[in-house]
Amino acid sequence: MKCNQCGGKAVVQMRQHKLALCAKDFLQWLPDQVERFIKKYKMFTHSDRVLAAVSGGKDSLSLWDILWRLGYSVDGLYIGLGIDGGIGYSDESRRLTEKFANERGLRLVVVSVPDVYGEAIPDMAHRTRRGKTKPCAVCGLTKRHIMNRIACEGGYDVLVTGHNLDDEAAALFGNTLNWATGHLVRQWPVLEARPPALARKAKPLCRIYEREMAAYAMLRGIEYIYDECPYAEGSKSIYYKELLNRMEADRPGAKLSFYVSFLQAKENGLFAPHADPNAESLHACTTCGQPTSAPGECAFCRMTLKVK
Ligand code: Q46
Ligand code: ZN
Repeated sequence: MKCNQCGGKAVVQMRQHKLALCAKDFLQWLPDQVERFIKKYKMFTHSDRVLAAVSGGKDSLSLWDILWRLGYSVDGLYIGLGIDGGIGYSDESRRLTEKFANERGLRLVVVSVPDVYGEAIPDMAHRTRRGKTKPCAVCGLTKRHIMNRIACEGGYDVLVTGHNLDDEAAALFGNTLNWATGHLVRQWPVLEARPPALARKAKPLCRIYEREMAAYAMLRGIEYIYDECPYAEGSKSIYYKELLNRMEADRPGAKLSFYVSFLQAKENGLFAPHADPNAESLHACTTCGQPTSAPGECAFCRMTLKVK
């Protein structure tokens, strides 16, 4: 198999793009693609200050690496969840994230949930009704709260996450199965900031296959935490990803076409303007000042108060 660009030995074959590339050309091609989508969806510019949420996994660390290589001004945010799962999950992911930042001289903000809020995520979930079976609802709420707080307090122009095409296609699949219109209306590569203090968010990898991200991390020699969070096992999103992978195996490009056609349908007015939740205004939480849909305290403050 030959590289379609230089004729050398190809190491990555992407049937979905009818493209095979050698390591050198792939490591140039992927950031070029990411840059193309950042511009296409008007995510941010080179004069913006970017905050990348990094978990220690391949997608977020590779995203940080790509944005850094592309010359963006980008700091990292690592949230320590206090999850062990018998594999020292949080400790190891923090170690690898700090190592990554130190090697490149990049600024990393670390927020440890047990240190700041007095309890690890599984304990917090255990003590509130929200985490009867899995701590994911508590975890998601906590991560969103901290990401938004750090992005706003730090004066960042945009918060970016490492969601890749497989993540976005799986979310779209789940939302479509349930006709979750609220989620479908919001699903987009970039979400504008909203008053009071809801940070702008973007997903620069939304059109990049997970497999391409794994190849990038490997070829760049990025050391990342290979294990998923122990609580991810058996999740619906993993099930949807498996289903989509079966379709992809029979029809290369199926995942990409599912997601991109959705984006195009939205651009063509699939949703009526009145379905846009941006129309409804947000309130400032009376305790922490962060945005909340109903007046009073936000869900995060209510949850942490319950814990206290
Ligand atoms: S929500 Fe659930 Fe994830 Fe939190 S507890 Fe782990 S699996 S990390 S994206
Ligand atoms: Zn609050």
